[in-house]
Formats: sequence, C-alpha cells, structure tokens
Amino acid sequence: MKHFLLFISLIVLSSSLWAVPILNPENGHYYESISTAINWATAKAAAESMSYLGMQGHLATITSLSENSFITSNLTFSGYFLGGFQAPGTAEPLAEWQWVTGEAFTFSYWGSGEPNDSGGEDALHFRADGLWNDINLVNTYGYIVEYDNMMPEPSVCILFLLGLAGYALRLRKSTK
Ligand SMILES: [Ca+2]
Ligand SMILES: [Ca+2]
Repeated sequence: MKHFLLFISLIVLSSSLWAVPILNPENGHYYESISTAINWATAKAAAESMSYLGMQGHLATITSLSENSFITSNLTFSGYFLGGFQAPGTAEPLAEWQWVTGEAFTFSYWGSGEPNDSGGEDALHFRADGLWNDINLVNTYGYIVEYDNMMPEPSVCILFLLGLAGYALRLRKSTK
C-alpha cells in the first residue's frame, strides 16, 4: 500500500513537472519545446519517435506567420531547432530550404542578415525573438516538436460514416 501511494504521488508529481503539448486551435496541431540539447539529426529522430493523443511528432514546421506567433507566445524556448534544413550542395545561403514533412517552404521568417551560412549552416534555428537563423547541424540545442493528426479529418470521418449508414439503409430496403 505504501508503495502504491508512493507510485501515485510520483505520477502526480511528474505530471506537474512535465510540460504538456499545447493545442494551436487554428490548425489542431499540438506543440511542445524540449530543452535537452542535441544535434539536429538526433533531434529530428527524437521528435519522430514521439507521439501525443495518437498524433505523430516531428520537428516543428512553420508555414505561416500566425503559426510562428503561436509558438513564440505559447512555448518556452531559447534558440531551438525547427524541422527546416538545407540539402548539402545547394546554392548558399538561401536555396532549397525544405521541411522534414515535405510541406512547401513558402513562408519564411528570417532574422536580419539570415540565412548567412556562416561557417556552413544547414539547419533551421528558431531564435528566442521568434525570428529564424540558419545554424550548423552539429551544434546542440533544444528543439520544438509539432504533433499532427495523421488520421483523416473529423469532417471526412463523419462524411464516411454517413455514407456507410446510407449504404446500410439501402441494403436493408433492398433485401426487404
Ligand atoms: Ca546553408
Ligand atoms: Ca546563420
């Protein structure tokens, strides 16, 4: 019993210490910042091994100013990795930036003078002021994880269920 109570209190304690991913109501995605400093490739793998409420994690991909603002105003971070990278051998410093998810890299929010490929920088770094910087892939920083709903959108599910119900009804009528 004593052990059980200890176990419960540990759970209560740890849940208050662990940050919980935060919902962005605009796109239904959840976000969290992880302070453990690791290099970009390790952060990418770590993010992709995480899940929340059945949603797959990945390094955050920011595709609009409102998403950028959501992260800066809701998460605690100080210069963390994002899911942006530049393939080796592309024209520096601005060509062919990509997102780990394959989303189009159309929105960007570079800080003044960035990207500058200073010393060879091919990873996207989210500055504390919310502006972007390119940084060396092997540097170690915390990182921001985004959780997407990989399941069909709820509206698609409802349409599918309605369709199925209609089909079942027709089937019942035709067998009468
Ligand atoms: Ca670069
Ligand atoms: Ca830079």
